[in-house]
Amino acid sequence: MKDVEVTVPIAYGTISFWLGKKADEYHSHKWTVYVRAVNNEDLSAIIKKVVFQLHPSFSNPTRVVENPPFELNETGWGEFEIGISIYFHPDISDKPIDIFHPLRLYPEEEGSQPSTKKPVVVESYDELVFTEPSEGFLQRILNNPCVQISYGPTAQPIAPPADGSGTNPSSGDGMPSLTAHPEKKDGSTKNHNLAQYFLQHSDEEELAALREARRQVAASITKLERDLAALESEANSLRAQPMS
Ligand code: SLL
Repeated sequence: MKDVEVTVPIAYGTISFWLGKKADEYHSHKWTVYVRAVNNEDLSAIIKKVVFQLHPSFSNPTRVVENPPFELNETGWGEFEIGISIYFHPDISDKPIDIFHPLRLYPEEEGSQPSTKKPVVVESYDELVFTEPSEGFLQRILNNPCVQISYGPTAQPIAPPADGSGTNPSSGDGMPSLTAHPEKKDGSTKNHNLAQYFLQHSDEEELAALREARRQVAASITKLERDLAALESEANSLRAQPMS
């Protein structure tokens, strides 16, 4: 779909707790690395799997997570760069996105002690941006709250789903069909046991609001230009008529 852009705001990071009395030489901390939607929605309509690449000192250091929540829990003794590869469904992109995230176990603030209660949290914000999405993908995620869809001035209106809108029970409620199987558990991270430690990305919400405002301004400019062109052609045809 030309002139259409799908943006998925995500956050990824690590949360680590010191094990205190339970710590031993090789397991001083327990930690979680994760990829989540910035507002904790289920990402399974977008992400097929996430591969976490750990330090070679871990057994089986390549860890594949095929269902949400896209996260991994481990214990260890040292800090290192975690490789995170995000794979998408085939109608979205066949190229994974590779990012690196530094696992931190020790608080950076001077004088702060390791704590079993207060974790060390490092989280980054990013946006997955898909330009010219396939029609199938766009239809699938039209009502999905984890995506923002922006239509440029030359974007064509999207056709109703080929299978007849609403005839598919999994699309009738606006849920992406990939997540609508009742036997599958909810893949959102809203009630995650670590949700209280997730960071807020309010600057990013402001950015999203700015993007939306920019889109609306662009749309009204296009409309004004069309109105102006119509008025000009009307004026021209009036001028062409002989005075009576
Ligand atoms: C360091 N460059 O020396 C880093 C490497 C590796 C951490 C850190 C393994 C735990 C396990 C583990 O924590 N490795 O064996 O289960 O600090």
